[in-house]
Amino acid sequence: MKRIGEATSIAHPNIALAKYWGKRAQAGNVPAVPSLSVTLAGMSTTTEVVFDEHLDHDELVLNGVALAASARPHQRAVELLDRVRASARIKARARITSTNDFPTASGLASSASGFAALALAATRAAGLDLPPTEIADLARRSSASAARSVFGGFVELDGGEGASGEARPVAPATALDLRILVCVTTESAKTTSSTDGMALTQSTSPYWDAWLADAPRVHRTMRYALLAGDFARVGELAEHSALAMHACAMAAGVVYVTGATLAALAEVRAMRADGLSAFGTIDAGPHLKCIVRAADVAAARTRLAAVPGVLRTIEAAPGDGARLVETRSTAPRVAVTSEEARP
Ligand code: 2P0
Repeated sequence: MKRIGEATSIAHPNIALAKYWGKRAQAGNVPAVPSLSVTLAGMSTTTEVVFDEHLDHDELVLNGVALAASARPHQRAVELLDRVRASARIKARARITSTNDFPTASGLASSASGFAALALAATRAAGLDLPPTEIADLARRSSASAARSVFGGFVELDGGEGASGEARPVAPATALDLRILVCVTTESAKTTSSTDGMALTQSTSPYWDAWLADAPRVHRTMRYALLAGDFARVGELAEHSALAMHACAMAAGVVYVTGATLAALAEVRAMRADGLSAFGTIDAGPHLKCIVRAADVAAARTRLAAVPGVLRTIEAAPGDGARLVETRSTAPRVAVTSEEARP
């Protein structure tokens, strides 16, 4: 075996407070609207990448299972590796071993932490030493939300006409004393992928133009509220963003919510009527995520656990960005400029 470089990284999932939904027409997987997320602590993807000259094809072991080359996650990983090989000017194939310590159907996107961890580990294993913005650019091309998981705390991802698709940190994890309670409503994986749901929304929703007009305003207003430490305003805008995204998608026949999702949202609104600062958000799946202050977690958790259809709740706090845990490379370190790094 001739290993030319290896690296291991850890990344965490993130939840968008101001949602991304839809892509610009041009190449590069640039979102149609800007988004703002919080990277979570606790749940992690750990990914090891080994470039080995004796391999004749790329291998991916995901959660202990070796995937077939025809499997979509395998193809997406190879596409990322091809970009890294082009930048590093190497030809060796790689073995990727990636493990999530949270279940796939937990309502937290494993593609975000997965591609952030893969972009970081693959570049280092290939001998590249790229700044986080370039790691995020590489991750975004595979899965747009993954660009946000490269950074910790509160992170924005550029989107819309003329946007570069750049991800950047906006505020540290300590900026708001916020917790996310994920209300898990099913143990099954979703039926419509985000990519497919977005494409259908974009091509057929009668509310697409309204979403394009509203989302940048919500993102901008939320950014101000976050920097001002205004928890309630961030929460209100987050709930609005999720409902606007889902209204637009639903009008295209893309329905991710179930009765349990709406029952949990109704409970969040009932909490608010009772004076608790609680807000709901929903991603491309049926799990309601409740945004609360750290001090209100116990009260909110008790109420949400009692909602029919909520199987369990998972608590998450703001956390760190992607980081290396181990790296060894015999490939020559390639200093790469920003332009060269773009495949
Ligand atoms: C978000 N979501 O901003 C939005 C809200 C889900 C709902 O980003 O096609 O897996 O790989 O770029 O990043 C999920 O979409 O989609 C997502 P692709 P991704 O978090």
